[in-house]
Amino acid sequence: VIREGRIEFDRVTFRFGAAEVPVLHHISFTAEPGKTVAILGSTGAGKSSLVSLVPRLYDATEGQVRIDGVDVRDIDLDHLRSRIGLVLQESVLFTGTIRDNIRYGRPDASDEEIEQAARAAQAHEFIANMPEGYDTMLGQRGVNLSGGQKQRIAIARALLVRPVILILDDSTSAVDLGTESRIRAALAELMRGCTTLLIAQRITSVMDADHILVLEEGKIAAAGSHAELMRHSDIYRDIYRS
Ligand code: DGT
Repeated sequence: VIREGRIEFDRVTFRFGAAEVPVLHHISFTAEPGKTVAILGSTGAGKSSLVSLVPRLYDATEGQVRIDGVDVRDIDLDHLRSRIGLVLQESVLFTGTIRDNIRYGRPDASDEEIEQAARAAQAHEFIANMPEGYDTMLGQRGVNLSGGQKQRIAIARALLVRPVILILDDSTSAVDLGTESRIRAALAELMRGCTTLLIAQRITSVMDADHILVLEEGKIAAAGSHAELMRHSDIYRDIYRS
């Protein structure tokens, strides 16, 4: 059973199917309980592939991914996935009410709990301003939300589940500054107490992380805190200056 949420990658190599070139090569790192490990890298570096091994969207080809000392392959899949919150760039909302979308992972949640999660996710205000509030339909025949609004619904959903492990993609692409700061506040609330793997393309998103992995072509090119990397890593300093 997942209790603390310590994540260990132990010499993990990963290939898609029979592909010759691995997408990840000998990746080793530990994310301590409650800490944030940021994964910084350009498009195609392997960030999404790396985090996908934790909820077992894919399995490592070689090496081991462990949570609290147990190989993820030996953890009941429903249990594993119920303890991991995923807030990815393409947040998956379905046709249904806003309420149903928020309580997706916890169908038994009360209206009070749903509103509380929405408030913490900085989503309550825009929801309350809709004609039908939490009963507003999303999807094909319903309203269209902006990218930032969808993201906050996804955060509210994750808050309701209170996962032990969080996997976040914090690319807040096309949102205005006010929305961006609201999303940041919501993410900070969500990350409290969780072991977090944070996918990032920009250095400003990773500076506060406890540990940063710089991924290049599937390999860890540099690792450490922001201060350590600024002192010792040419690669990191180059990214910082660019
Ligand atoms: P992003 O999302 O554009 O920032 O890029 P990353 O860093 O998340 O990279 P990732 O893990 O999506 O892709 C790493 C490599 O793996 C890249 O060369 C594309 C390849 N790849 C990704 N998904 C698949 C897949 O489903 N099948 C195959 N064969 N290759 C894939």
